[in-house]
Amino acid sequence: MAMSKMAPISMFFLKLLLIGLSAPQFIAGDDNHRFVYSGFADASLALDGTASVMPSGLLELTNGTAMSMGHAFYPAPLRLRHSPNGMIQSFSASFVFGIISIYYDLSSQGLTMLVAQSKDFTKAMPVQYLGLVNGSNNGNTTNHIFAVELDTWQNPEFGDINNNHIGININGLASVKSHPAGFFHDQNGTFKNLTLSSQEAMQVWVDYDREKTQIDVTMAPLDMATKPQQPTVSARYNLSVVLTDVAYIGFSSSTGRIDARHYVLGWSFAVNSPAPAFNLTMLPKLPRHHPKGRQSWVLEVVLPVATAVILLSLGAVAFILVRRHFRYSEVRDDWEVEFGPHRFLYKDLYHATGGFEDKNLLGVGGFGRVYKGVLPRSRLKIAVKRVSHDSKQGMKEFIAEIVSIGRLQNRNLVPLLGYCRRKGELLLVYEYMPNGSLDKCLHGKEDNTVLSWAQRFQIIKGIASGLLYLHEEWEKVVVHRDIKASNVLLDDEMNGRLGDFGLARLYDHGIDPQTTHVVGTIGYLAPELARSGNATPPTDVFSFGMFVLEVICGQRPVNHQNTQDSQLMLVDWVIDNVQKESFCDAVDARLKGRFDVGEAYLTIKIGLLCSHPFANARPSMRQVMQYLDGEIEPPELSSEALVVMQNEGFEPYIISYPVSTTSIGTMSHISEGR
Ligand SMILES: *[C@@H]1O[C@H](CO)[C@@H](O)[C@H](O)[C@H]1NC(C)=O
Ligand SMILES: CC(=O)N[C@H]1CO[C@H](CO)[C@@H](O)[C@@H]1O
Repeated sequence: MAMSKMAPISMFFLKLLLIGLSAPQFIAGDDNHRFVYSGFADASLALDGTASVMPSGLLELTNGTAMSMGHAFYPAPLRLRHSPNGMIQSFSASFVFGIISIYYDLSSQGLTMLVAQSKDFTKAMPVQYLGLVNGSNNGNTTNHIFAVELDTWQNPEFGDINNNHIGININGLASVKSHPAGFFHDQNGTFKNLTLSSQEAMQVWVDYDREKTQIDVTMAPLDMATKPQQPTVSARYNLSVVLTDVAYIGFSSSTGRIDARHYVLGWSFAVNSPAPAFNLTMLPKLPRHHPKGRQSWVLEVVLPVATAVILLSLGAVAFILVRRHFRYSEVRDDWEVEFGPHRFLYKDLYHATGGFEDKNLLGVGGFGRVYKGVLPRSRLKIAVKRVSHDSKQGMKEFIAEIVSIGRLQNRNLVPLLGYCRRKGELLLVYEYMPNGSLDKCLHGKEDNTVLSWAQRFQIIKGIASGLLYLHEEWEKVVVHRDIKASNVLLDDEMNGRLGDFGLARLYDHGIDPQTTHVVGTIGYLAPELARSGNATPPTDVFSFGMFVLEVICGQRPVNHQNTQDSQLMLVDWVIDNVQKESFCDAVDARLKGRFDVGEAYLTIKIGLLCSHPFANARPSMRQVMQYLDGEIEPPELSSEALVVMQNEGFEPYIISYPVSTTSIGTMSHISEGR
């Protein structure tokens, strides 16, 4: 019987307990305005917009639809004022909320818990208006709204302090007071930030004290057992002038462009007493993740951009490396090992010449361009000649030749320092000659740099000595093949140095030269070379003779000063003067008669002897050297010989000279009007 008595009582309490879990639990007191929802499963809230109560009892204010809003109100009106002109009662509310955004670290917009004169918020706007007001009524005193906002977006137009704040609002969105979301520790008073959209449930307490007309808003993580003593944000505001006698309490929430869901897990309210506590174990759970949850807007937005930037950077680096590879790429064959010490890195030459910049261009020669440069490490001044070559054929012999010649130590040869090979290109590295080419000195525009007779004589002797060395004094016979003023360079003491061995071929003593191309420059080419194509020491001697006359007379071997069809041959003109016994007239007029007559006659004789159309009538370079040194008298120029030279004439030969066998450079000299 004790049991039968007990059972109904237990049932009563059980019912009470069950009701208490979801339905508002009314407790006797002032106007019955006191409720606790630990979940909303059986609550009859007034909902609109996107708001709905989920089966778990979770109140979902927004459901992820962009730019939407939802409201949920306690269905019954509150009577907060006892007499028409009385004060609004003190009240306390508490709620547990959670925001699940598609991103962990970015959300929009937020939610409010509000007290208003009506449940009708159809005229309110979503997004930044939080479903609370609209653009035209924001801030109006006729709104009669008190709200606490949890705002995840910074709207400067409303004076928002950041994108994660809690604020006390009257009639609109500009908060009376606001503070970054978080709480003050009870122990040391330090502030701990909370992220509204952290996907964690958090509790908020809203307390209005009518005596002090003070609003305190406090927040804390749900797992913190007690309400912090210090409110997160407080404001002095007399709600008696704001709220109507009869008012409704509820929530509003809105979304912006970001897919975010705003949830309320529990809610309690009381007039003139603290908000009742929740049954924490009964609170519904927040969804663990956003249904379409993505890690982070940082990952989603920044990562692709960063990835693109990284890929672009990698691409750029790869491009630079590839370009570098091609820019500095070289051709290197096994047989070149022995020439290693003479091999230059293209990279070094590239940097030495400033990337073969035009301002470092010294000149355009027969076979390529010549650039001035300074070697990076040694600071040695160099001249780099870029010669284009297409075939690998003969390259080994060619390299062997130039390297061998590079080893020639003669003060009348331009020192060849080494070479470099690239695809379709050979680079020859010479020591830099500060005073440039003799050609420029002789035929340069500026008349202030007229070479003196002594300098000219010294240059002639120097080139003769250099050529003698190539022909006879070295272990192999070297035929230069392209002796001319532009291939004679002047060192810092104005010594003539024979340059451009690009055309030279080596062959052993006594073996007939096997040549396939006629190379050289018109005007300096021996007649038999044009016929046979065989370059020999005598063909060099012929060129040397022309060169000597050029230096003495200051005129080019073939003069184009007149009209095209009356080319003036320098040799003819000199012979004319010799025959008229006025050889002094042949000497460069710019010297104004300041020259050694004996030396002038000697060199004119040598020039003419060397330019003899018959190869076997020319002296050897050793004989030329002996004439110049005064060891031997050169033979007199017989008038018969002079007549033969004139009769053999050069004009027919020049005209019949096959264009196809001349070098490009040679032709360019002609077209340049030399
Ligand atoms: C969100 O709520 C609105 C209004 O009730 C509804 O039309 C829409 O389908 C809902 N969207 C989702 C994703 O539940
Ligand atoms: C005529 C001429 O240019 N002479 C120069 C040759 O080079 C030396 C050294 O660079 C100069 O001092 C001369 O003036």
